[in-house]
Amino acid sequence: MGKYKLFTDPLPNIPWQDKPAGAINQPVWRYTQNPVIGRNPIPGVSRVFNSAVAPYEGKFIGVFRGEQTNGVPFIYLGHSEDAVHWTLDPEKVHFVDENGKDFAPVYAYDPRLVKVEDTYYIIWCGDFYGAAIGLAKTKDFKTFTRLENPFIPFNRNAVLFPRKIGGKYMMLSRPSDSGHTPFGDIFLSESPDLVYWGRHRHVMGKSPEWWESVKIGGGPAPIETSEGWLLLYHGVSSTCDGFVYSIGAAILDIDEPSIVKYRSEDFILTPEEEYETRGFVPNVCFPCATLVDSATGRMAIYYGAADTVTGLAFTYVDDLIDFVKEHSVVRESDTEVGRQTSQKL
Ligand code: BMA
Repeated sequence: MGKYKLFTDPLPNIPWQDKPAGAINQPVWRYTQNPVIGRNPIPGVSRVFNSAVAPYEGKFIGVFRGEQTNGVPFIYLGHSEDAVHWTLDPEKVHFVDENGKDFAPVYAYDPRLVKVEDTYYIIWCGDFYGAAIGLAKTKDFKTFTRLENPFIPFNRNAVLFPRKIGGKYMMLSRPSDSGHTPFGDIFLSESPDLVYWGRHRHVMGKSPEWWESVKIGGGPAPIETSEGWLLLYHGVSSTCDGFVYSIGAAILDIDEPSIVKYRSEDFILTPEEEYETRGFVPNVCFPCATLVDSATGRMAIYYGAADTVTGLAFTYVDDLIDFVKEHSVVRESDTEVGRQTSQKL
């Protein structure tokens, strides 16, 4: 047991490497064998990145963003014994609607995989008169039932909380435009049934910190701790040569997660390695999943690197929480309780 309590299951078999001596600036360090999924992993798929994994039946399962050889992204299922070496299904995930009829999204990218009670949910960006959030559920990873689109367009980034709060499903999302969005804040919406979404709240916005001064967007499912919901997210900066995607961290109130308790003014990971700084889109670290062991406090972070390959990084939850607290700057716009308007309440 560490300094802070984790309200998650023990997961003794998650990947792990100890912190190297040279990791002086960030609380997160990379797997030395990165990338864990390289280019052209299966026929018909040239790149796999921005993907999500979960423990399943003593092993691991994942939903992967596979960039097909025609350039269109779709979701592929993958299995792993150790959460490092992945076997991807050769076929795309097949969805049905709630009546059992085939449903084929035009495209699907940046999937998240979140277990709530006894059901796994996949959340992705798909097409609904432009980019919008798609949602599906499965219990057995054989039948994938597509549910109603949670939000109207445009919205390209969303993730569910791993449990209901006050009896409601909670979803973070980032309303946007349909393209390479040059703006964006994180909002919270809730639903009694995964069909009707409302009580929308602003959670946090881009900030004056240069690394996240263009836009931000949610990352992996928030992690329940004694300090609040630990949220990893991506923060984007603009340079003369395009956007740079780093990873940030914040802690949200456990009962009212639109309230930001702590937010690190420094990133926790930024593109440095060649597989992050070179690729289809250079300088991108885009986190979509974590695995956490409540017994040791170890965390494995899965992130897309340069829209080309899949990376793995590690930290201790205790160290990450301490880092966020020590570097915390919470601005007025992040703290207004139950913020419903952009006017000061
Ligand atoms: C975002 C999304 C991500 C992508 C990133 C960098 O807007 O499209 O899928 O990783 O841009 O290209």
